[in-house]
Amino acid sequence: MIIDTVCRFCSSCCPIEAEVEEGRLLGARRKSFLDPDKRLSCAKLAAAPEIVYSPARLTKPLVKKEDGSGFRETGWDEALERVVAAFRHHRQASGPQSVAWLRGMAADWGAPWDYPNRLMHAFGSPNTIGNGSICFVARDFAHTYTYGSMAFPEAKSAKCIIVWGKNDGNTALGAAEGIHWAKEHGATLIVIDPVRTALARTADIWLQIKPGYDGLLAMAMINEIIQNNWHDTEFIAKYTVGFERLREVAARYPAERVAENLWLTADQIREVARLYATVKPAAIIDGNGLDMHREVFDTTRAVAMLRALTGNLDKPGGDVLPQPVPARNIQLRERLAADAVPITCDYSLFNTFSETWGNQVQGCVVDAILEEKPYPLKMVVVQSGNPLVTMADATRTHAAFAKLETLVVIDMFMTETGKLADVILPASSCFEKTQLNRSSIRNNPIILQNAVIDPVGDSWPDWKIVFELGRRLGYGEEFAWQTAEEAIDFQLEPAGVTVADLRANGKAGLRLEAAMYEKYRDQPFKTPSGKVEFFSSRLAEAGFAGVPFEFGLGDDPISFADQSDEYPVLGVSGSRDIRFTNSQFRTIPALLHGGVGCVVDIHPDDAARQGVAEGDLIGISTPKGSIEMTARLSTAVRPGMVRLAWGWGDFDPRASLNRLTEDDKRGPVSGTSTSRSFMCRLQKLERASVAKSR
Ligand SMILES: Nc1nc2c(c(=O)[nH]1)N[C@H]1C(S)=C(S)[C@@H](COP(=O)(O)OP(=O)(O)OC[C@H]3O[C@@H](n4cnc5c(=O)[nH]c(N)nc54)[C@H](O)[C@@H]3O)O[C@H]1N2
Ligand SMILES: Nc1nc2c(c(=O)[nH]1)N[C@H]1C(S)=C(S)[C@@H](COP(=O)(O)OP(=O)(O)OC[C@H]3O[C@@H](n4cnc5c(=O)[nH]c(N)nc54)[C@H](O)[C@@H]3O)O[C@H]1N2
Ligand code: SF4
Ligand SMILES: [Mo]
Repeated sequence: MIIDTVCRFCSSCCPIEAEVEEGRLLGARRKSFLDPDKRLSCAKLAAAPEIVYSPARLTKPLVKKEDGSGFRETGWDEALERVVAAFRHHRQASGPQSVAWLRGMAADWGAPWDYPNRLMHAFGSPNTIGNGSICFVARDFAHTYTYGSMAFPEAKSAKCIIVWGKNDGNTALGAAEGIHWAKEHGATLIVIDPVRTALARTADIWLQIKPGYDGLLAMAMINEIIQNNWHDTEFIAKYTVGFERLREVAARYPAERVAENLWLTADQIREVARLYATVKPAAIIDGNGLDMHREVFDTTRAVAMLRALTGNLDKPGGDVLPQPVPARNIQLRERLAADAVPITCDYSLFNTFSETWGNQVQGCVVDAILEEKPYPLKMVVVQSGNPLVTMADATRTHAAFAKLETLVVIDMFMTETGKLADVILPASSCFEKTQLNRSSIRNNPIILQNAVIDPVGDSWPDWKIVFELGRRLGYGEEFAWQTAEEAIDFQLEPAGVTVADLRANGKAGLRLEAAMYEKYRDQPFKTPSGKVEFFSSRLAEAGFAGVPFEFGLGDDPISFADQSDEYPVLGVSGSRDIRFTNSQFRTIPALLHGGVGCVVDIHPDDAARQGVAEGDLIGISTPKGSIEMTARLSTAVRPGMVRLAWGWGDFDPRASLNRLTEDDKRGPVSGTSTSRSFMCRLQKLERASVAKSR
């Protein structure tokens, strides 16, 4: 039997067909506009049965043994009662705000993000925290402050595409197919990436930018476009504010002045500005290469402004503003006491830029535990995240989570974070639960993520865990739903859509409205001025740059740049492998043994100078700590720079990249710290390489 659903093994949310016989998942295939033989295939999806039925899955709730020597299995009743008792204890002893709920990337940002928010708000804690300050929410925030919501590139029908810090061939296959299609049909492809990725190799122009300097490139392009009168004067006059101020600020970043500092030439910058502004329609795909740098907010704003400046906003083949589904906000934020202050209170614009994103500066969790600022946290529930491996400055993060009085982890697998937990609740995989996913709530069409098999072992879907906790905490009315379907129907009522409708339309999902373009002609942009804001008075009033980079770039974007005498090599945390998602899936043999292991990419010239050969074990250090990885010689990086494999911390803590990164300095608006680019030092280790097992 073939069942339509959505894959959530990574954040791409690919629509897929799952093949199920007698209640068992046999395999799954991505759906696509391309003919089956042209589709990109995903190693994780191909391994779906191995992941779902992995012997490493957590299938029973676990509680820490009284003597601290590991865990013992238990039933849901005892596990949930322990969690409920801890919630009550900490509320009584320290107030409800002393309990936080930390969400990672997995399990989706749609309804599964709304549910814990609802629970925590009913409980009285403002501290449901996501990890969006380093993932794409900081960019969403920047788009939203520029033109009201995050624009979606329509690369497939673009004639010019800029891929800016994104590597869709490894991270978002649907988007990659769109790029390939457009290129085959004559589009010009520009890739801006410090690393020569597979996509960069096929690009018409590849800008090997210095990491973290993208904002200055965007400002130089803005300047170039305005100087040459390539901007869309009619759109600017009617639909934007602050053009003159943007012109003035951009003029401080002429191509010839900034180029060298960006590792580029002025001619390269001019050429890319010309192509983007004159070949229409043009789309910009911005990605996680911009995130994970302190400057992400202003960088992304500057990039967003390019779209508006050239009139590519909300046009077919340009970057299109979403048509969100009218869903009910079920977060119950109104229940919080008026004076409830979240631990992320230093980032109030970020906390409030959208109705549902809430608090996304996860570093504040660590501050609140260790420094008790703005007040102490005593208990954290970690759901679908692995902060000990994925958060910057892993040593400090470890100290924080070890200090907690109560740690609860909801996960499918044992992780470094889980090892510290008092209670672990086993979650079902995306194939075992029905969900309303992010893309469905934030844009239409709506495509349902369907449970295609029953939960494996005694795992529970995330929704069921949250609802049951809610009921046991006394919020029976708020969590009266007994099924995911009931909750989804309630949330989608304003749209007039039910789960039954979605299932009936399984194949293509359900589109509520035909795609509409140039919506700004009839409705204002969702900004305070109703226009695209090249200058934001909201930001200026709060003391931030009204125009991006108005006050300069600030500190060097690269961590530890001030210590480059001792740490002379530029390290880029990168390389997301199609086989893995962040810290996940290294327990799956089919994925682990299928390709490259945990490697540091070193340019052959550097390797020759340092006597390093392919396969040598290399120690990599920063002022924060040291790790070990196996050398791979590669011209994807330039001399003086290395690229480090990411996400291996559960597999081998000695390779845990975030032992090298810092969370000491954060961007003032989005709270983002730089965990992407840092100065480091390499040393060949004389021990035998463990490359084979990695
Ligand atoms: N297979 C797989 N898929 C995934 C994930 C995964 O781990 N594995 N993770 C999911 C998640 S959580 C996310 S957020 C997305 C991320 O997916 P992407 O947005 O594609 O992010 P990355 O692949 O991390 O980085 C994209 C590119 O940015 C480049 N880059 C690094 N620093 C800079 C810089 O300073 N400037 C510029 N211009 N480029 C830079 C990198 O070299 C890389 O080629 O992928 C999702 N999908
Ligand atoms: N140095 C460095 N640091 C980074 C990054 C980087 O590129 N370099 N990337 C950053 C980015 S963009 C992100 S998004 C974060 C990711 O940070 P995390 O979200 O912490 O990373 P994951 O490894 O994806 O952890 C997800 C956990 O959820 C579990 N899980 C999977 N599916 C489900 C489910 O359905 N329910 C539940 N309850 N659990 C589930 C997995 O087993 C895994 O343990 O890391 C960030 N940190
Ligand atoms: S890229 Fe692969 S893992 Fe990610 S959602 Fe699509 S099929 Fe699933
Ligand atoms: Mo992410």
